[in-house]
Amino acid sequence: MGRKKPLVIVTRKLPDVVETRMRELFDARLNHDDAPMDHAALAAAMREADVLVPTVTDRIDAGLIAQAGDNMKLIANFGNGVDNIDVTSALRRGITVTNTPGVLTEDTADMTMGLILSVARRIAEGAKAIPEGHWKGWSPTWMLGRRITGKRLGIVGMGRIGQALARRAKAFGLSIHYHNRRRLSLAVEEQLEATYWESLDQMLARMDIVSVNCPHTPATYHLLSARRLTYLRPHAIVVNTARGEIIDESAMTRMLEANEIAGAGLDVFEHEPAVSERLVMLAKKGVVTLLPHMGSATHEGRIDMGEKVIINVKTFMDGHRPPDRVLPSML
Ligand code: 8YV
Repeated sequence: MGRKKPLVIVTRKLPDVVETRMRELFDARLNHDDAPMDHAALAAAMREADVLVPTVTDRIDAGLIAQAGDNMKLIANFGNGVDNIDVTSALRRGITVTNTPGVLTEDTADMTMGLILSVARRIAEGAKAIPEGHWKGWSPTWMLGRRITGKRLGIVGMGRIGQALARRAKAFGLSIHYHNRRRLSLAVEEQLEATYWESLDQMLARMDIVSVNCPHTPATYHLLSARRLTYLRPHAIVVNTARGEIIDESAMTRMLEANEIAGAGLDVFEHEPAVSERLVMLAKKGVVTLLPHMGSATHEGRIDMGEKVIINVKTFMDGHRPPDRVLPSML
């Protein structure tokens, strides 16, 4: 007699191969039409399920965790960032939290590099010229952007994604600078030819391009505050593929409108999925490139994320410590 399969409620539609495997292993309740679950539906899932598999679009706050049923033992996030989950409340309630680190590093770093190129070389703006009928032919002075080779890139958050970005940026001829909670080992610094800045303020004042690659935690909320943003030079470009909340978006928008910084490439927004009209206006003028949170959006990445979720659930249900357990000390 096999044990009863755990009820695993998945809040969004996942790749077919992932869902097929989940159906084989678990009593999986899937979301075929991919409509985000509202608060009431999430609360019902928390009461009923053994395992919840949420995504960045589900806010699993203390209120929802308080409603968890006795069976609820694991929140296996489909995603790396866990700022959508109140991890401390979950652990207090005896609920383990896992995430999917490592498998979206390269894809997110690629997209960050793409945004740097897009803003500096006006790729998104240029890509509209032909379909919108604005191209009258080549001109020596039209559509000029900024060279990136030889410029300084300041990476805020030098974890897996920050380092993957540094490797790419080095190949593009950028000099690598970084600020991080902890300094990297000398060996890694040498390999990346990266310069450490203990003071974020001082680093910001000297960079041509700044990329945000740290997680969103209470400590990094508005890390790029209105005050800090004023250290940026007028030709600086800001890129964010991490979380919108790390930058004071309204202060940055005001600076972009006033030409106090030159441009921004944003894949994430402070009030996602809402994007301010002012940012949209700046995108229409070619000052910013706005992407709809697609940093990790590859077929391969999403399948790898799903496999990580499955391994975490299976390991946990077999009575072992899941490989990607999230602890408050990591936040
Ligand atoms: C994911 C992300 O697509 O994993 C993350 O932290 O930001 C995204 O790239 C999303 O979180 C899925 O839940």
